[in-house]
Amino acid sequence: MKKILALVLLGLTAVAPITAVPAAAQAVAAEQTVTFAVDNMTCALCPITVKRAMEGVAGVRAVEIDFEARTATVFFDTAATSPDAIAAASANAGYPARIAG
Ligand SMILES: [Cu+2]
Repeated sequence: MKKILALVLLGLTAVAPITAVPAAAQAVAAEQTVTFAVDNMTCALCPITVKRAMEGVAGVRAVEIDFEARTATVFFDTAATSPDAIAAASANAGYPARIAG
C-alpha cells in the first residue's frame, strides 16, 4: 500500500510542474523592462520631458532616465503597451527613441 501511495504522490508532483509552467510564463511575459537610446537630450530638463512623455503611455509603470548615457529604461505591462508605442510617445515629444542594442 505504501508503495502505491508513493507512486501516486510521485505522479502528482511530476504533473504539477508541467501545469505550472504556462502560468509562470504568462506572469513573466506580462511585464518587461526595455532600455531605449534617446536622441536630443541636450540639457538637464530634457529627461523630465522624456520621462513625462513615456509615463503618459498607458501601461508604463516606471521610467528611469540616465542623462549621461542618454538612455531611458522603461518598466511596462506588455498587455497594455509595447516598446514601439513608448518610442513613438518619446518621438512625439521631440526625442526619438529606439531600443538600445
Ligand atoms: Cu533640454
